[in-house]
Amino acid sequence: MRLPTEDDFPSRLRSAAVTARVGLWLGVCFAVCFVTGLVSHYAQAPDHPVPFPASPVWGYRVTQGLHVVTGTAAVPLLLVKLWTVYPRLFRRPERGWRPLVLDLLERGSVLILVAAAVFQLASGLANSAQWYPWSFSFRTTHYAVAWVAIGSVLLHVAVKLPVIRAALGADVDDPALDRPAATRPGVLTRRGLLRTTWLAAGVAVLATAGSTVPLLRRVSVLAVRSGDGPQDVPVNKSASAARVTASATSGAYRLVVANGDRSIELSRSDLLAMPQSTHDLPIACVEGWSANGTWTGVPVRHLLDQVGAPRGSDVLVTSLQESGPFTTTVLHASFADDDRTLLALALGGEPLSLDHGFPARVIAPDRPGVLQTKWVARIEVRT
Ligand SMILES: Nc1nc2c(c(=O)[nH]1)N[C@H]1C(S)=C(S)[C@@H](COP(=O)(O)O)O[C@H]1N2
Ligand SMILES: [Mo]
Repeated sequence: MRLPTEDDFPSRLRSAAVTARVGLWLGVCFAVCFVTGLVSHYAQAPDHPVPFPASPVWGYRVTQGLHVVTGTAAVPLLLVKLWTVYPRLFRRPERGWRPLVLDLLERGSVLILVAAAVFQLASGLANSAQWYPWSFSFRTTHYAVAWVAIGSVLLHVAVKLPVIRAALGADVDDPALDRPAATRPGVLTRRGLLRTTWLAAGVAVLATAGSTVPLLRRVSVLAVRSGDGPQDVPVNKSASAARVTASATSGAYRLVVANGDRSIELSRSDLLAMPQSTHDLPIACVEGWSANGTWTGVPVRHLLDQVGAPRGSDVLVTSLQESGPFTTTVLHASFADDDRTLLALALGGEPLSLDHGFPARVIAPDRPGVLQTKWVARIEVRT
């Protein structure tokens, strides 16, 4: 079998004029994804040298929504971009050592770029579909590869800048930058291909954005979870999946609040007898869906006052759930001291349902859903 050469790909559509235009939007998506990803990673870090802001309450909902939406839009953009440049894989380097080395370097950097980009989009998509076909830690790996991806994007843009500028400065039908063999008209015009690409990206956005934007719910086929679930809020992990049904419904349930060797135990009725606050706060899952709820419960700060915990204390929250990555979470002082941060006992004016964290769950403003611990057993000052 003979390897194809560049000349075996005669379509006019595979042109730098198309690549650069799709690449521009792909770059925008990657940039937004990267920055919002950094925000999310920081929000989930165990230590916050600079406090994560508790306002606006919808901040994380917006940044994480953007993260998932731009990541999804990048999928069709990346596919079209790869399709337009694919023939270049089969080009023959010029003779001589220098061109060969340069050629290998370029291929190597593009290989890293493509591998990192595909990994980021595929792992992110799988994660938002709650499918975890890997054994590594998603967050650490997705974060590490993000740096590889953004670094190789920057390098790639720098290397290609002359071509990008020439392509974007000329008409999309201008053949000046085309490979000599790329002369055959495609099934679509270049403008037609670009319009189809924008449409595909738009459909990808609509299909996922519905999990964040209520008006779009009806058109969102990929957003299955939004609006389902008791009390009009989706459920991420049910009580039975977390194996807490018995302990959460037991009459022996007591919340422990501790500060060093000072601690108190409170039943759900003790908690209900304390001063209650009500706040509208969203649950914003890192996987992209989010939903607003009206939560009522005891301000966490009030509980900490009962054991003499000073302001500025970071707090450890432990769930009744015995295994899984979210059984213990850190509630940083910037949240613990905010009077909107609740140990919620009710949602939408009704007692919290078992799946939303009965008897009591944490809900704080502007925070990743993954840290809004359900079925809380213990709140203690972190030392
Ligand atoms: N104990 C415990 N708390 C948890 C989880 C969990 O698996 N176990 N999942 C978290 C995640 S990922 C999200 S998005 C929210 C969802 O809350 P909800 O199911 O009430 O909507 O709960 C968080 N609290
Ligand atoms: Mo989540």
